[in-house]
Amino acid sequence: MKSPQNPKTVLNGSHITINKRRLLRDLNAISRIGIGNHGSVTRLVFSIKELRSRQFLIHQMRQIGLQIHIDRIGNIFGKLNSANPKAPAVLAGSHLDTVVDGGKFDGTMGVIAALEAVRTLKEKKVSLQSPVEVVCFVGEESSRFGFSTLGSSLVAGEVHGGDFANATDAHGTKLEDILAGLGIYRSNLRSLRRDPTTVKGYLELHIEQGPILEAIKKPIGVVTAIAAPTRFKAVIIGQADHSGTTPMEMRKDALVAAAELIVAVEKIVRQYSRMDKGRVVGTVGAIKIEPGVINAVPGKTELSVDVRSITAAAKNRAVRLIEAKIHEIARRRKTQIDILPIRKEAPVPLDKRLVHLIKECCEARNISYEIMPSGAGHDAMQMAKITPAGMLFIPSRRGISHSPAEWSDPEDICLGAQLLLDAIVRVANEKI
Ligand code: HGY
Ligand code: MN
Ligand code: MN
Repeated sequence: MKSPQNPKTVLNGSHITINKRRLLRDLNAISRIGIGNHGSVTRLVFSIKELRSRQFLIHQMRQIGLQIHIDRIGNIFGKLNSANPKAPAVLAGSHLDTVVDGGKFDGTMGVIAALEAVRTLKEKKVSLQSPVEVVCFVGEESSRFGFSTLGSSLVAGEVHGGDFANATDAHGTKLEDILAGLGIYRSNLRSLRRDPTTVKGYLELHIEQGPILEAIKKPIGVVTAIAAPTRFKAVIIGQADHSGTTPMEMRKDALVAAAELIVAVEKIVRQYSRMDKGRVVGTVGAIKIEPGVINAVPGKTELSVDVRSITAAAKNRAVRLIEAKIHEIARRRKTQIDILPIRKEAPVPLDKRLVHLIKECCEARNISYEIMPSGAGHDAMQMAKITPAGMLFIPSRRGISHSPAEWSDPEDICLGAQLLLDAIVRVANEKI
């Protein structure tokens, strides 16, 4: 293998330039998988479309000549060896699954940018001290089963026994049954954990999915911490009844109780939504209604609740108040309300050395950046539990994401990918 060019320039990678056209070509190509109305993309985890997007990535990795490893749940690792193939690897990537009617960039952009970075390193025969792996994690989105960062949680060893107990999709398919089909059971969850000594660091490029970078006109965000969710289902059992003959005072209407709870979640969370109060956000994003017909009083509803914050204390306070409200509504409306926990996670600080390193990569190119937290969850929050993890953001137009209107400008995408490459080279060649 050729000795590295001038170590200084190789160290910060500033002269190793990605192929922008190829990057955008691949992003366009993969974005057609799962395309729907109004340019939306739907690739729910373990769906045919999502599997096809993973096939696309594997094909690209083969073309580049990466050493491909696919673990039991389907996480994909494409390795570019270095002068020391046994050295701990620098991982870079994100996810390819999407929400329903989502955008083209959430997750996907980070995987394709990592692919382009590694392809560039291979093409230019850049000799690095550590191997580099492009990684695609399965099931980052909670959209199908309510459980997020599935693949990266398994790699980080962050999934235990009954964690999937309440993880079912809209059709009643249980996540545990799908995993059993892949040979993954409660008894062998730890077998998917990656030995942390084989990883030197993890880098993820992602769209901001918020309005800050666009508002302050900065092309790059350097992420310091990731907000974490507490998610649960509230199952409200009332009494299904005839909508014509049942007097109002005799009803146990599960949907009216749900409506009260939905408004209460917003009201409680707003008490903690200011930055100085913890920037808590709360959403009831899905509801199931039974029997769900016009002439029957709803007897049962199921709400999916998602509460997040950068500060655990504020989030936990808000969740406690929501739970107290749930019990108060149940008592007053003589309905039964069961809380089915899905996940309770603590906010995750990212590695200060990587925050500093990514900042320096921006400064080396005179790029203005913003140091900021992430309100959205990411695979980096799991990888941070086993290795130094760093993230960089590019702007989202009007801050929109999880929508067909999700958009990031090609020049921002290319700049983000270039900085990801610069950071990969530095993490690979420096003592972290
Ligand atoms: O839901 C989220 O925070 C992310 O988009 N997966
Ligand atoms: Mn998302
Ligand atoms: Mn994402």
